[in-house]
Amino acid sequence: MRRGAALLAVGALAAGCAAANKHASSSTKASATSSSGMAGMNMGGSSSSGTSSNAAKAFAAVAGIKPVPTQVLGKSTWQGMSVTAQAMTAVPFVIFNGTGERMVKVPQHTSFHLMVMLSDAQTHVPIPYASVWATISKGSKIVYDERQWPMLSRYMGPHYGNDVGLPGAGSYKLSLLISPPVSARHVEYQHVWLNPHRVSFTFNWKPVA
Ligand SMILES: [Cu+2]
Repeated sequence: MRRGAALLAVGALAAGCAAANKHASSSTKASATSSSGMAGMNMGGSSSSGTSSNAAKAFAAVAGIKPVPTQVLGKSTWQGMSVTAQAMTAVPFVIFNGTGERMVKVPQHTSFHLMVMLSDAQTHVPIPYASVWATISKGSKIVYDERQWPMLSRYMGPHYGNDVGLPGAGSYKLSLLISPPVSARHVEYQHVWLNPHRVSFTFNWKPVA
């Protein structure tokens, strides 16, 4: 009888993780300790992304995906818009085109899920309706050059992202081309973000062992 109850509890844990429930922090912790790959993870230093990394961790623990500690690749400000690029565990996502949904699985040799967050630097409210193109180079060689999907997430809100594969450890340059939000705007945003803007960051990448 007690054994049955324990099994039930484990089932509930797994369900909580699969749903990536924000309130399932205790179950997230429990499944993290049961996964051997999590022991060496350093989750420190990624303050603002705690919830998203917890979600990724929960998902990874369930799907057997190797978790990647959330890493800030760069931060910058453009006319009161804060631009933050982050790497987190690559996850499958769905693309809805208005009539149908298409599941995008994590390709082999994927290093991380790139997340570009655009938000108001003062209020931190996310800014949708822009577009972001990411180019990553190593030395003079371009190793990644793709449009980022406009994405929705319970944890991050509207952001721009895609899964990224890098050819190994090293120093990389990430260049983001941000095109202005195309939308109606309240007047406080009347005179900002009217032309494409490029920001570049240098970051170090080390694959998870
Ligand atoms: Cu995303």
